[in-house]
Amino acid sequence: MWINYQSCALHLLSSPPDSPLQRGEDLQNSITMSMSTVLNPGDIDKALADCAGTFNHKKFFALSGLSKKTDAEIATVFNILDQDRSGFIEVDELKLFLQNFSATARALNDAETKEFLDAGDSDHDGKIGVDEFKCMVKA
Ligand SMILES: [Ca+2]
Repeated sequence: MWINYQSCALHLLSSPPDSPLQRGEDLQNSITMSMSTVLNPGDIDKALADCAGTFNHKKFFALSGLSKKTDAEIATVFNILDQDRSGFIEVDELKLFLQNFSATARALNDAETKEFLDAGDSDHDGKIGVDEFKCMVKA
């Protein structure tokens, strides 16, 4: 038993660690996968096209199909939006909200960002938690 355990430990030690580049690529792939796993790409396009002029979060959530998703699916989208994994969507992440759906989408302007934040931030701490996000998406 001892010998088996030891050889297993040695095997783990001798495995080369993943390079940071490799892990970065994996993360990027999982982000791309997740957004299109939850939402239909055609619906994402419709939602993005609609907010080319003015962003309205309710319309975006409806057109993208997000408002009809389960809590778990909405949480998956929340985790993508929370790029720094802080557990909250902060103002800088809100501003670049659309770019999570398409890298070429525009940033929200300050007025749109503030309106978006105010719509979701029910406890007024200046950022949006996952429960606040779920409520806002389904509102
Ligand atoms: Ca965050």
